[in-house]
Amino acid sequence: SQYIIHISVSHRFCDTFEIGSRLGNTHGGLSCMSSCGWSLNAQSGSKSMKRVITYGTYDLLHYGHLAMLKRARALGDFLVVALSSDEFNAGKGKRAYFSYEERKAMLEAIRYVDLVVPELTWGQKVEDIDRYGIDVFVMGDDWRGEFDGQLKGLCEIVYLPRTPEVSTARIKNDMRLR
Ligand code: C2G
Repeated sequence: SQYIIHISVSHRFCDTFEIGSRLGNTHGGLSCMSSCGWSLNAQSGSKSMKRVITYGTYDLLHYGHLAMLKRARALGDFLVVALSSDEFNAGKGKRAYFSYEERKAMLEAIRYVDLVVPELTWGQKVEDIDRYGIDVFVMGDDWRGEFDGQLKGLCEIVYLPRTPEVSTARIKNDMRLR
């Protein structure tokens, strides 16, 4: 008799990679054949993964940011964070305490985040939806309605409640008072 074992491995950057393996009892050997290919990260555009994107400065990373990222990631299988560059922040009248590279490194260490890309302009969102094969756009509800005009019909638009009591500005202010 022959035993057929199917091992299906899914990794956060890939869809599923299945190895159909057949244990032949004649030679005791193990012959493996891959029964399907696999697609790598967001750029491959394979639609079996639900892709989410969110935008922000994420300076002085705090638990309000984490709550946002955790809920955003839970809306799909792959989360892209478009991180405001230092130059873009200047346009927002913000000067982040940590540089873009420092903020990017911190975000990439978070289990909910799969890919960090730069946010350079207000208008790049439409292009990003296409470039990263995005299904869901998510922002905190302090932005409610801001992006519906440009994104309506391109993807699902979700505004999630902010964590009210914490903010980067408040942390800076409280630290000044100590
Ligand atoms: N956030 C939150 N709770 C907080 C603070 C922030 O849920 N206490 C959310 C915000 O609503 C936003 C994300 O965390 O969705 C990032 O917040 P910021 O870094 O303040 O981002 P912002 O400066 O609002 O930039 O193009 C959009 C802009 O880049 C958003």
